[in-house]
Amino acid sequence: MNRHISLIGAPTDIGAGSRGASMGPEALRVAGIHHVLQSHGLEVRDTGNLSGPNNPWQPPVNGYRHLPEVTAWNRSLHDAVYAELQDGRMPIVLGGDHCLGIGSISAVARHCRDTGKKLRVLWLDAHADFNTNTLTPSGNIHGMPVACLCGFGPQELIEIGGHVPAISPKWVRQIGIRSVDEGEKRFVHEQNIEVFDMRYIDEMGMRSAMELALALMDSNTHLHVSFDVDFLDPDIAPGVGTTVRGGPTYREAQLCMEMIADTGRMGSLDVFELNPALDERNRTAEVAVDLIESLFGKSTLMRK
Ligand code: 5AB
Ligand code: MN
Ligand code: MN
Ligand code: MN
Repeated sequence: MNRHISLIGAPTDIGAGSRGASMGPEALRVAGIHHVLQSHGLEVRDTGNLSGPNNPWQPPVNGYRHLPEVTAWNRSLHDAVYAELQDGRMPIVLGGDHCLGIGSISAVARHCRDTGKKLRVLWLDAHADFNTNTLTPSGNIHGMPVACLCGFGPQELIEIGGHVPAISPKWVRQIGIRSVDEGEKRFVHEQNIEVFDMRYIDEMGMRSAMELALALMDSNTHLHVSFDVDFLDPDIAPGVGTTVRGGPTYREAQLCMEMIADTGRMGSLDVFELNPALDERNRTAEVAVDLIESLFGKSTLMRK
């Protein structure tokens, strides 16, 4: 695994349905993300925060809220993530709402095209984020990033990484899903996205879900992890805009992260949707940092 980490703050809630995810990067810093990673022998550079348009808090136009502003933020994030990858470093994006997955993952996909790597995207979320402007019940673009990356979305968003579509639905594995809108559900099936929903995790366990989600990767695979903090059960992670009960417990989430760490293939990471305005004494940020630590190989005992 790449031991050179670059933290990139993207302080915006431009694609979300509630305000506050813009404070996510600072909350993760306050929870000690830099120090925790360093304590595992990683070399960490905090590149600071990107800047972009303020949130004008307007209603949707054409089924999209804040499309010009979402585009500006994602262009700037794309450039920052791509630059770190080109520099041989592992970007960790501190969001920010999940619309930023478009900029982050389109940059990773571009890097994989440059270097001839295969891409696997692991989407940890309560939601499938596969809406379009006709399917969306809200117009909030944080519910659309996977669709946009697969080429279903407005021109200005789908072309950010220079290649349309940025990724194939075949490269995506979704874990923890438990809230999908009606039309979105049909579209997820139609596009054959591989989903390990909470029903699957209840019946088969997190271990089986992760074994399958991480199967068929080789030394030429770049694994991108997009961690929407609402993946976690609201009992342990109340500080998000769209809580959905019945998510992974602390232990299930730890196992998920540890199994990702065991592959040694993670090349980039997003931490999105943390909303400090809805948190309790930064407890959700602390859980997120704790889980990120496991992604980088913290485990209870030495393992062979
Ligand atoms: B998140 C909903 N499907 O489209 C919509 O938190 C929620 O990035 C989207 O996963 C949640 O508005 C987006 C109802
Ligand atoms: Mn979500
Ligand atoms: Mn999401
Ligand atoms: Mn959310």
